[in-house]
Amino acid sequence: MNVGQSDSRTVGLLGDKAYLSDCPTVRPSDASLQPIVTKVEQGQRLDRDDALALFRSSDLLTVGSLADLANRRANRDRVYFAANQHINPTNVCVLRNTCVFCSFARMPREDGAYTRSLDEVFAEADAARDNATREFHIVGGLHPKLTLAYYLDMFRGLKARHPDVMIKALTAVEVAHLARIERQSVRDVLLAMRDAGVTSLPGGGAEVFSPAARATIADRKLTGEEWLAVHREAHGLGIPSNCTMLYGHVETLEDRVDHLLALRALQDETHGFLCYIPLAYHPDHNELGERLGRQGTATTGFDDLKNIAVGRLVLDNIPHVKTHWPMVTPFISQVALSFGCDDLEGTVVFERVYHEAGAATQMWLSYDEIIALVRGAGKTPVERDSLYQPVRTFEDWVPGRHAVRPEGPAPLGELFKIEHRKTARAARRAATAIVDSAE
Ligand code: V47
Repeated sequence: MNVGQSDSRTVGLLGDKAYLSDCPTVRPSDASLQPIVTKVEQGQRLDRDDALALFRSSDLLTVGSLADLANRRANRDRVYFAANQHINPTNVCVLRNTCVFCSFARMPREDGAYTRSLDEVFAEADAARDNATREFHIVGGLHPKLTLAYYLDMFRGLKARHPDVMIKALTAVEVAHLARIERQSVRDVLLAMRDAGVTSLPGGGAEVFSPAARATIADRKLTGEEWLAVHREAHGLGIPSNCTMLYGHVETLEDRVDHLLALRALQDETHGFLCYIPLAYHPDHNELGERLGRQGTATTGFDDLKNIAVGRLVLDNIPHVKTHWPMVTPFISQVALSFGCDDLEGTVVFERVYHEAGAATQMWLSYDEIIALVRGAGKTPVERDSLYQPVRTFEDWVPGRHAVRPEGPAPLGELFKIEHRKTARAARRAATAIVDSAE
């Protein structure tokens, strides 16, 4: 059976009739949005033209109000977050030179390249021992030599050391890469991961499915169809997953809409997506940013909120929409909670991918900070696990009475350092050699 088919978590956003009849009427400043307002208020599905009209409109408040309505129908005023720790076992990646938007990847002998031994991964995770961590979020580069056994031993070892922590691990791109170098099927790799303790897949690697945009920003990466196929396979095995879209680079509004519609179509089929996360492109220390002549934040607050809201409205069958505060700042994330978002990501202890690309946000948030942020938006914080099962609520929480960072002191030392790339661009010939050696 596919995940979600008998699962109350995936209640459709159109389902709460009582709430539908209560909702106030939204009055758009942009009159062309009126037919969409009527559709959303009546709980009807939006089509491609509707989604394009939402992206094209500058009436952000109407789009946001509609998304807020859709979100409240599904999630009321709850805002979820996880006590999570990011672990990135390697930044060596065969796509170092062709995923030109990424600042995290390195060539094997490039400055800053690293590959953790299992003991180092366990030591990093031990920063979580005796603390509140509920999820390890594990992603990294496509290393040409690291085997499936390395990852399976890692998952088993983490599970043995931290039995209560769920493992959300390996993007579809990493899964397909392991299948290729091990000459196994994607299904067998996923089965082995599940047996070793992986609970869910993160949503990375989707970027934007448009072949034209992909050819520019992520040539040689899994195609959109292949990315969807890995998630379809995972859902069929009872492994739920998240999904993402990277926006703010070379994609068109049509590319965004078609990406969302492809995610919605797969969700209609499998019900396996838990959450959608729009990811704001960061241009520092990568070749694309250099080529586009951009530095600092590439997206605007307007676009960040628009992407959240349109995602919420189009993806009427995905239960949760997450704002990733390390990318868009806690300030925008707090506002996003009134634009269709019901998930704030989490404590996110030690995030590397966006900080390598210029994100200037904190390396984690404390419970106090998260709870203040959610309550400040008039919402109710709920700590969750990877599967959106509530872990606890905070009615009796008094700010200031808890450690600044509940996981304990900030992690220090060699394992917790960010060293930016010396050059955004790698030597093209050397990159080809890596790819060839991996094939
Ligand atoms: O696939 C890489 C993105 C993703 C840059 O599933 C960049 O809960 C912006 O998917 N600017 C990986 N984005 C991270 C990811 C994720 C994050 C948080 C939560 C979850 C989840 C998943 O990061 C990549 C890519 O789309 N990325 N480089 C950059 N320069």
